[in-house]
Amino acid sequence: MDAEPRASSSVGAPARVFSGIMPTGTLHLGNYLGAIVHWVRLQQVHPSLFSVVDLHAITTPIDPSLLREKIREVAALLLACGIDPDLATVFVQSDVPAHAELCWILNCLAPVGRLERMVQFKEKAGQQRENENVGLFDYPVLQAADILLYCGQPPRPVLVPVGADQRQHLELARDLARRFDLRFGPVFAEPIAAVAETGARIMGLENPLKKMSKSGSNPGDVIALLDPPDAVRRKIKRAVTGPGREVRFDQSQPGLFNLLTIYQLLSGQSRAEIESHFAGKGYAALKSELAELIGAVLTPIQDRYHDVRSNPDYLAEVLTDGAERARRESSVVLEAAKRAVGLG
Ligand code: AQP
Repeated sequence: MDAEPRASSSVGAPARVFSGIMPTGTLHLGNYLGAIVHWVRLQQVHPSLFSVVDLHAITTPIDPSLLREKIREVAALLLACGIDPDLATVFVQSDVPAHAELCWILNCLAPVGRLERMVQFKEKAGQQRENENVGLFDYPVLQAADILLYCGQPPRPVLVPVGADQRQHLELARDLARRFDLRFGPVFAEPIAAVAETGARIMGLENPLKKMSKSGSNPGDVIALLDPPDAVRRKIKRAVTGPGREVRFDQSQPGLFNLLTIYQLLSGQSRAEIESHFAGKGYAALKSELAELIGAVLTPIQDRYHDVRSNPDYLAEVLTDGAERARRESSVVLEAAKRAVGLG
């Protein structure tokens, strides 16, 4: 994998690595390549926490029994992808009340105008902004709380490996940390976004101008981590490439570029090696080899996923233990924040 996530500023060792993932659907190749593969690597190097952010998931309508199932599915998939509970803390956000509590404190510093400019809110709310729920509007402040809770005391920056779509939210988290510290003294440190140079925005297969997304309306745009090999083959076959025949990393052909980016990340080969491998072969060969490559990566993940799901006690134990650790680590920072503002 040549796509190390790059921190937006350089500092010493981070306090911790933190990142979250919403249980709003089945995880896909974008979540995997943009975020999870980096988490798997970073957990070896830094103390890390990865959260299934279910409080974020209820900002859009979701059936309660489906949400309950998706929380377990996402947690099991994280383990199947290589998140190791002996190295990292894996927990469900709503098991740690400090997230909602710190969110409220930060709400009292967050400018409404700033939240109104958040691209993800504008996209998700669409034309119905006046009728949208406050939770969706407030989503980035909860995300700031998720991150800042793990800066430790005395505070040190939290490293946050995310896809490119989260950059703007990370800027808000940095801003809220600054505002808080200026007003109340040094409780937080500005977190650092780590966004990979390649793969931070995997695009839809049939609509390569939109990012691959769990909640998108077209299943043909998305390779789910639980897709069987024949579904992967079918979706890759139908993927948009564009005119021409030459297999080249050409930004003016976003569909082809996206397929080649996925190939590059999964194969670990350089762009030059890939172009020379496919010289004179055409798009059909690329699609066929890419589908096989994706299948080869997904099959062991799916096998491990089914193992984890067949042992619900194990999964429950991992999440209970993770929640205890997260409660312990976050309480230090929450107490410092409450003391600083004059609460408690
Ligand atoms: N297409 C993508 N390419 C690269 N990275 C991506 N991520 C999401 N989509 C892509 C990254 O995956 C992590 C977890 O994302 P999330 O579940 O918290 O929510 P999201 O960013 O809103 O992802 P989705 O799939 O589009 O979910 P829905 O449809 O529910 O909103 C994040 O680090 C994200 O950047």
